[in-house]
Amino acid sequence: MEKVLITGITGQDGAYLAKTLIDKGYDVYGAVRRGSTPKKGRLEFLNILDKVTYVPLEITEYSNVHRTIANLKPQYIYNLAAQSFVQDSFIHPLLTSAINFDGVQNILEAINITGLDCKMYQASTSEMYGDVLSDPQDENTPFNPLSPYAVSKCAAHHIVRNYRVAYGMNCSNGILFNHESEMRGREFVTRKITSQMAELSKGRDHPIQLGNFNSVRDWGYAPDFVEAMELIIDSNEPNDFVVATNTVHSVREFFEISASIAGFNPIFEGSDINEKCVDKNTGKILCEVNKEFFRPSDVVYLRGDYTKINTKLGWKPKTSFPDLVEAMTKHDIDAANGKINSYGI
Ligand code: NAP
Ligand code: F7E
Repeated sequence: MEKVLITGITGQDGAYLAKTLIDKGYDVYGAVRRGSTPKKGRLEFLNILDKVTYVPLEITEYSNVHRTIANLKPQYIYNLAAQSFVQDSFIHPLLTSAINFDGVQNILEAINITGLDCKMYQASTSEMYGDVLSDPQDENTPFNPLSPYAVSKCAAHHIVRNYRVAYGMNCSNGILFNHESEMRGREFVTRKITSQMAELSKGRDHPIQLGNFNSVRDWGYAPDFVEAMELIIDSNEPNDFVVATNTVHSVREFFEISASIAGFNPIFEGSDINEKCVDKNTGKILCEVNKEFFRPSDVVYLRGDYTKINTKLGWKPKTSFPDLVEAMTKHDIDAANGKINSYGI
């Protein structure tokens, strides 16, 4: 059986990727950093808790990374570990850089020094395009990052390319646009909306507090996107690929659809900081703007062109935006009503 090491296996993408690879017969090793509270809820939710072999890994610790790779000798390494919350990167810029850049270099160095023959996948991101310089964004669009998170990911992206060119290493970047799911962290705007929408539908009276309603994203479904990761690492030559849906929607649109699915009749009133969404039937305020959720600099528009991965590797997104919002909202409502277990984080 081929050995796969997944860093960030306790996160949204790591869990879905692990499930996909286990189902295909790979021997999956999951890198987990110790914490004081349980963090394998997503793996439990997907019924793969005991199908993964866990290895302790703090990605910022070179000796730990080196020993793990040298002992395990995996054929594939997916590096999904990151400080992935853009807003937090303004509070922890140095930590973000240590995890998102130094951590990647630790993996590349360990592969290079041990001489291991393995393929490596790096989780690059649409955030690198920042204040976009062309539309839609593809593999040739210049980066113009707007956060410490995006800068750290740009550096990581370039160092992966450099090890490929300099040492002939088989390492690829997947430039993934936003992808969401029922297992998305609740701090990200989509899951923040659907998890709190479920509470509103159960009678909660205080509105959801959001930042910029006008932000536009190219939102896809995480299980579709992890399939692209596998195609990228398996492709004959290492390369960089955009993974996206080429459709765009605002935070406001996401909210409206989610509120309608929850049984509300949402209308937006007011403007700028005074904008709010009200349920037309009852007058209940569903959400309002709170400046606390504005970022010092924010990416307000992203749209990805996935032509290259479609043409070369045959990937395309399967899940539409309305279906994504519906799946996430229904999941959280069912969980709030005790009909299903959510993943517990
Ligand atoms: P996530 O849910 O936040 O998961 C991040 C994972 O990284 C967690 O397993 C976390 O472990 C681990 N991690 C963080 N710091 C670490 C460290 N110092 N050492 C070892 N592990 C560490 O993120 P995600 O949404 O699954 O995203 C996966 C990757 O894709 C990330 O690199 C992200 O930046 C990138 N990405 C995501 C998107 C998206 O829309 N989801 C789009 C483009 C790129 P703990 O459980 O211990 O915290
Ligand atoms: O914000 C706006 C916010 O935090 C999306 C990560 O997976 O995708 C993710 O990063 C937009 C931003 O995701 C709130 O200002 C409004 O413009 O859900 P988000 P993100 O920053 O796009 C990329 C591709 C990654 O690589 C990252 O790892 O929504 N927004 N109001 C809000 N955002 C949040 N979180 N909370 C709000 O209340």
